[in-house]
Amino acid sequence: MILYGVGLSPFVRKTLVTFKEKGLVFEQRPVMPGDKSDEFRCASPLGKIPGFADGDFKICDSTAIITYVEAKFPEKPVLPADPAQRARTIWFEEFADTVLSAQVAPIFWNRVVLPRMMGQAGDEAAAAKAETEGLPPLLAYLEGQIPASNFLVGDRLTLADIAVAAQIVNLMHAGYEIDAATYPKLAAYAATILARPAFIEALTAEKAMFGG
Ligand SMILES: N[C@@H](CCC(=O)N[C@@H](CS)C(=O)NCC(=O)O)C(=O)O
Repeated sequence: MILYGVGLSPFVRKTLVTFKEKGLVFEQRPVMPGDKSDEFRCASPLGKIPGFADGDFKICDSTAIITYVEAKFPEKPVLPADPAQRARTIWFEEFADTVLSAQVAPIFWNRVVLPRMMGQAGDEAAAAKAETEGLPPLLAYLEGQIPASNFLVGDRLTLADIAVAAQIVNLMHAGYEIDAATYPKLAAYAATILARPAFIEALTAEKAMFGG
């Protein structure tokens, strides 16, 4: 199996960590978004990362890729069997991939990608607006959702945790720390999820990309 994309993308990171948590054997080809190679475009026609190939089967989109591997390799599931738990897992994945990502992206793009990887000035006003206006209500929502288990759904790791933590990593890369005084449960939760070997491995490789 081949996973196309660089781990700095939260969607690639979500997929990569899921593969590692499930113990899958795969190769990562670190293509950038927009890569024009036929090999990548067969998997990802719009050029977005991640793309994926399993022999002749090719697909893109982190959710579609994870749906495929979860069905093909049901051991070490990241989607719970219980209907309500599965629905909540998909809800948190959706929350992370859409509304949370929409606030994380301007912070990461303008404070990491543009200045540190592309040698261009970032739009600090856009980053500051996301940090001070967009992000706080979303973090407050998550703060209220974390149960005593320290997993978002049930009492074990699910795709909900992987998707949310994959976004939090991009905040960390941008130097943003979750304030433990304001968000005590979320800060402790993030530290626990990001201490998992799959995240540590992914982060070590990523930091080398921008000297973080
Ligand atoms: N819903 C997609 C989103 C993928 C996505 O937007 N990836 C970004 C990188 S973080 C990308 O490739 N952007 C390039 C573009 O939009 O052309 C997924 O979950 O995989």
